[in-house]
Amino acid sequence: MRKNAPDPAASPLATPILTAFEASPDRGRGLARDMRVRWALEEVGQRCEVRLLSFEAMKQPGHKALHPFGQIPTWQEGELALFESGAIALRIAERHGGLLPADDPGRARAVTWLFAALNTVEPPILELTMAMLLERDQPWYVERLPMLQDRVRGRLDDLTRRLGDADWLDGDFSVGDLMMVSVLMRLGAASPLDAFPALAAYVARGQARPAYQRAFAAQLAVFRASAASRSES
Ligand SMILES: N[C@@H](CCC(=O)N[C@@H](CS)C(=O)NCC(=O)O)C(=O)O
Repeated sequence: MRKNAPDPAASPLATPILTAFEASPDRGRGLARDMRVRWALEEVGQRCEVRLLSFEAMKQPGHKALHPFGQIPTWQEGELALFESGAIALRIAERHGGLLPADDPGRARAVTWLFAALNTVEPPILELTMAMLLERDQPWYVERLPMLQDRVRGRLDDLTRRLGDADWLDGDFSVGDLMMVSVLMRLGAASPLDAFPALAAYVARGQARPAYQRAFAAQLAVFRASAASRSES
């Protein structure tokens, strides 16, 4: 088979299956990583079936066969099973028009931004937000916090400089922007983007996209339904 030939296992007729939290701990704020996949799908006008999982179900062997680390999201397309939100978003972007430029260098740069979001910007943001969420009671928390905040600030400074006064990171909106906006959103209330107005505007531009709005509404509906069913029982 040619290296880039479509995978015959991934039948275009099979409706892909995405897994998501049955009751997202973010209470429907769109921070769970299925949101990135939902957004990518909305951008390219594709649908999927969403399977909701409890934390317990995520750790069972059945789900771990799909996701070795027992997490969401996973993605099934016929016989093909993927995990990692970046890999899934890239798969969607590669198979459908709208999230990658037509020219090869442009595509490579968009993929670079996808990796930059996940490998360079998300880790310090995660470290900071996790510390603020889970480590407040630790004796070293107050000492460690400024270091974590500095690391995030450094990334945001550099990203601000690179974005300049452009709308998106490299030409038109791409899967790289989708992922960067998704990652920046994770700062949330823990460390608002007030000191970075250009990035706040960038995130707002992403969130104003109709595809984002539809994806956000869909994941919020899941959370609301699960909250309602819990309050009934
Ligand atoms: N690098 C992975 C991270 C996946 C991840 O952390 N998923 C979270 C939800 S956003 C999860 O399943 N958390 C539950 C757990 O780890 O037990 C990706 O981007 O897909």
